[in-house]
Amino acid sequence: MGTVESQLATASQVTDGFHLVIDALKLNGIDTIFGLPGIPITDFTRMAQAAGLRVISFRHEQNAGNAAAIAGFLTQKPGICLTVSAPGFLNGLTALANATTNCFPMILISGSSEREIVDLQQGDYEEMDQLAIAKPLSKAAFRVLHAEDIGVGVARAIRAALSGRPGGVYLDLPAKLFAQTMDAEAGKKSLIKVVDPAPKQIPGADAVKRALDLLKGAKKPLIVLGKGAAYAQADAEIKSLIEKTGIPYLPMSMAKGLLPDTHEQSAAAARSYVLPEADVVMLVGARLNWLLSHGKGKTWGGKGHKDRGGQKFIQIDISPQEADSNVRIDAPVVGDIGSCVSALLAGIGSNWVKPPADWLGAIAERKNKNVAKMAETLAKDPRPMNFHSALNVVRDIVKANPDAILVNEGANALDFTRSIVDMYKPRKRLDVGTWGVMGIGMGFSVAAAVVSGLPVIAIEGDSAFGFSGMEVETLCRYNLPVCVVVFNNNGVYRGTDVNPTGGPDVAPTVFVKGARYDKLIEAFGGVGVHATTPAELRKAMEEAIRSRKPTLINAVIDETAGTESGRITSLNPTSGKKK
Ligand code: ADP
Ligand code: TZD
Repeated sequence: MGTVESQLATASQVTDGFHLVIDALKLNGIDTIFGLPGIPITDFTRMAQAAGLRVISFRHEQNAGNAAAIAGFLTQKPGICLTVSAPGFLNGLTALANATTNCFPMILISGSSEREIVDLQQGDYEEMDQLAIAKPLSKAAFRVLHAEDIGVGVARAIRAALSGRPGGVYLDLPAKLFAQTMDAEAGKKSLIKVVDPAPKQIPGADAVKRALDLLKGAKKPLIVLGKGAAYAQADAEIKSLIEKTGIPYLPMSMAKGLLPDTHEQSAAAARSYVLPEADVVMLVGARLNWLLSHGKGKTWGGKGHKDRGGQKFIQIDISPQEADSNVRIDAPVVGDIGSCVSALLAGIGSNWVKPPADWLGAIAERKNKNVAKMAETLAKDPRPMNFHSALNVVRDIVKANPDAILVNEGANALDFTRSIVDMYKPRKRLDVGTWGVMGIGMGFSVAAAVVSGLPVIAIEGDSAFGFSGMEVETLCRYNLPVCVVVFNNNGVYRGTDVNPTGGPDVAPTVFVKGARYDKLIEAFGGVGVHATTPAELRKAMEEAIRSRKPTLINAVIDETAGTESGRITSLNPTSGKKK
């Protein structure tokens, strides 16, 4: 076996852990990895790129993890995040936990140190029992020790991420695994192409009938669409259900655009009227968590904060455990949204009686009043620019570019954008989700641009932007069509707090005044724009969309304009102690 030819022949008959993982991912239609190289996965990233996978490298693992999570949400394929051991793993873990919380399918693949040394706690390089730590924060967690088990490990991770309620999965790959070799043919045979990774779950006929009976008897019905409905990609069925029944609907934040926000049945502009007034509410892929005031309290017409308003609830969800989590669900419909909505549509038939005209009329009246009030506010042109006058521009830009994906984080920057900027198509609005987490901005933007090829607009509070701001280099490196707009009001919520002691430190919520975030992206060859008026903002955003160049606009916002915690001020604890 001395010749080059015979060495090649032998090499081609042998495969290794590196290649088996890559082959297993490719076999299952995974085409992109979001990650950050280092021991023990540097060579893996090189080999993955050489094998034709798109490998998107980040500056911090949390952003790679957020990218993977939202790629999962957008594509219904698990987004892959790849990290190094202990600290890299921990950096990625926040995103994994956030993905699980939001029901986004992703797989965090992390290299890890030598099991023998980790388990005896002998102090290996980046030693950590990662599997144990990931378990409570993920939907499932697996470790592969032998090359011949890689196929099973990857298959289990994919099934766990996608089936039932989607979530974050951890896959632990110790350094030694990558180097293990085995016969190439046997290796190939050991891989599994997962068949039907997200099986349909058909709802029971009795559950569907129960729901329809309740809906038929309603005088003031309401449908709430959540991000589960957006994820499900049952857009045509959902539109059909809304339009055939004529029932008014409320989109949760990431369900905006499932039907255009300008749809006449949207009750979004009359939210505080419809929630307490409705008599039957049908939740479609939305949980009755804090974002819906747990289905009780004043928001729902209850007298005290724990009192129910008397609505009856129908809940369509893939998780059989979700019903009754906060209040009684009178008609749970368990199954995937596509199947559930189709079953409801079949039961509805062609002679469904639309909701009473007085209910629809009352909603329309509130809605028109609120829309007119908002139009008045948006038409103002104050100096300095405030959230409203800046968002009036963003609203126009999104209307003119309905395919663009809008990423949004911050407090006021989030709440005002959600209520002012209409969305026109499904899965175009990506935001802080169930946790209200800051830091998703650049990770989501990178992934949205990479998986869709469409322009991305990121509306960022100046504090929110700081959590992932270094990834503007990533935007430039991959030349992504992302327009970041930093709403710069000099601090967290606003920039006006003062240090009560009169000491030299500024208040905890205040940043450097007049910061020039636009200069950051210029360091990497992107386009930076400093905008102090709506006209300047408009020009810069139009140019960014037209040119598709990575752009950061520093939009100067009145530092007095924000409110503490945006719209969730009431969640701040206030001490019972008398001052
Ligand atoms: P929102 O924050 O928009 O109100 P949530 O994240 O609270 O939405 O709720 C999403 C719900 O959608 C979860 O309970 C989840 O189980 C459910 N879900 C996710 N995907 C599907 C699907 N394909 N079919 C049915 N339900 C789904
Ligand atoms: N850390 C993390 C990971 N998530 C959080 N949600 C917070 C801290 C607390 N927080 C909010 O809930 S909003 C926010 C923080 C720090 C930033 C608000 O300031 P901003 O937006 O500049 O981003 P506005 O428009 O000035 O309100």
